[in-house]
Amino acid sequence: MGYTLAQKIIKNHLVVGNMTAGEEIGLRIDQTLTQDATGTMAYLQFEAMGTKRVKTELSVAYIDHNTLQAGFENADDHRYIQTVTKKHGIRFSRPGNGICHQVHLERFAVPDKTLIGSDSHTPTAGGMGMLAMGAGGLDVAVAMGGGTYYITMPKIIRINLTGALTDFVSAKDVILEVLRILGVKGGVGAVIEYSGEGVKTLSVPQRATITNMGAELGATTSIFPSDEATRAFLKAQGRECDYTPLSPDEDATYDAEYTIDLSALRPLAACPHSPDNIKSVSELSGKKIDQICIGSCTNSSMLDMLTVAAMLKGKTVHPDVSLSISPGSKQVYTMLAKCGALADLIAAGARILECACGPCIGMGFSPKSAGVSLRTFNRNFLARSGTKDAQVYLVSPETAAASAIAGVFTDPKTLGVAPRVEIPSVFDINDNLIEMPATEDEADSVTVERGPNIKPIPVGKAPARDLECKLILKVGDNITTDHIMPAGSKILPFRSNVPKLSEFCFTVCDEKFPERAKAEGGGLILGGHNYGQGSSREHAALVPLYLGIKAVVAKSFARIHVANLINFGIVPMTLENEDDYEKLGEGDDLLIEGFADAVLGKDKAYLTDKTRGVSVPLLLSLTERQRAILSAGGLLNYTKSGS
Ligand code: MIC
Ligand code: SF4
Repeated sequence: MGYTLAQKIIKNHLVVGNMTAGEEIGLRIDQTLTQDATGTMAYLQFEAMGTKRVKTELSVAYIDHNTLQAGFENADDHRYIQTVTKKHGIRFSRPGNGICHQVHLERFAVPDKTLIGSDSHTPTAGGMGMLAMGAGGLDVAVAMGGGTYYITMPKIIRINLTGALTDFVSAKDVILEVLRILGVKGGVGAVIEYSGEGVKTLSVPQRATITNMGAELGATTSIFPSDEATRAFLKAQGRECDYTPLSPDEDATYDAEYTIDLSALRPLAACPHSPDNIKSVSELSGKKIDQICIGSCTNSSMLDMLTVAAMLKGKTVHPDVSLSISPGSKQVYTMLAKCGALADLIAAGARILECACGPCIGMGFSPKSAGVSLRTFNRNFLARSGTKDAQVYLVSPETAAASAIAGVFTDPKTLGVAPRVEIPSVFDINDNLIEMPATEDEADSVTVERGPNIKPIPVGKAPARDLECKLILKVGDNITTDHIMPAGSKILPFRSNVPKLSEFCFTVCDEKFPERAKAEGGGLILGGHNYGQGSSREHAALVPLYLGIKAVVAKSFARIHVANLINFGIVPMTLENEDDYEKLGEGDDLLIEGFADAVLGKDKAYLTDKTRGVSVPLLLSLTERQRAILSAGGLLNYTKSGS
């Protein structure tokens, strides 16, 4: 039987397990990346493991998230990351060099290799035929030390692309269509592989837009073949030597298949507050807009920027609209300046931001109260923009540019013929903002600088024999890590200060949660389906751990978050009968008898709600390795105990 793209890469990197979907496998990791908002924790954990030098082929640390330096915290964290990476053999991408995923695609991604990153949009490099996955910082730290990365062997979903995109329809509309079909949990446990004649019509940056936002499907990752378009992009980046062809075997089999005719696609928008709440732009046409943001790791490539510049050239942004543009990288920014497109954007009234995540993670540019904001980003979760009652829509750069001029939702197709924009055949190459690490001989003389904002990481404890606690919080389906541990310019500076961060935990859902959790000494959280979807931030496990959360019971979990919970010793369990969710109430007194024994070796435990006098069965779907980690109180304890 033949292999699919992902199966081929997995086969070549398999160190533990069998390639049977649903079973745990361990992979050798070739490359890692971190960003600053998750990087401080990842490097603190790397240091705690005592490894002197990274063992990967390439590890890069990017500074792109926490770039609004309203106090000393972010700048201190940047310096910590700069010095710790220098000491341990990791390249450092300085602030100003761009968004991790965009820069990695341009300068480092290699087909047929594995990459994990402490950011959920690491699958962007899947546009280059790489098996690229988001992971918690601790898992990235382990991989940097040469350790195995564990995932569940995924199912494979094939998306067959036919035809070619028409004027003003873009790669963003492709992934919005996939989200319309599959939904935010439709990719859980799966890799999404793109194939078919339509693939050839898409350049690497277009493919990367699609694999980037595949994170919103809950997928393990998304991947395109490596073909002549890949070679052309690598050549244009001066890296043709990194090219390897990669295609699925003819007789490969898939768990599910869908076909999308690119020629029939129309501009789409994800409506508030979920990336799978899809409508066509024409349905929304005429709706008033207050703000537009163009950029983020989804849509900040040279191709995207040139398209927007061509559409705005000689026009003025509507007076009621504030337009921000953040180019994805220094390479893009420089080239825009050199070719004059930047001048067209500035002249049209765009507010040009630095090449960083910026408004995507609420680092400035929050919309006005109840404002309507169109963004070319990948997430529109409640309050993520920094304005709780804002209405955020996710659209393509083409829809954003057309609407910026009109001041209302505008289907760009109504504009007629699109300007001809080509991806450059040669990119401007200058890696002067990538600092090389110290050599092994020099490493000892590098001093790691730690600012006062860096506080110790909480460490988990072995589970109690019987768990007796309160149901401290009951939440619904699709709870994101932005609900659990919100981000934004006011909170992000405390990413290395868990005690301070804890003041904001779950406040999007319940203002009083941190206070209550502290008063009760923690407890158990009850969630619905897809609990923990979204980002890879392990703070969504670390902070609940700090607040005394011992277990989370849900109908189902998102992949990266459940791995983070286990890494920090919080026990994830699912309801055997989903209807039992209704039988349990917030504030109730709970008991799980034989909790530690269940974690160690049982598939089932019983949760007694003492307040209501009911008992419900819970499932513990854990591997031996996960049970050992949880029984040790988390991965750090487990590793230290020499396992
Ligand atoms: C995001 O897009 O949500 C982030 C911010 O990039 C996160 C990482 C983080 O929370 O630091 C992600 O996607 O993993
Ligand atoms: Fe940055 Fe936004 Fe991409 Fe996350 S999704 S890496 S915040 S640009």
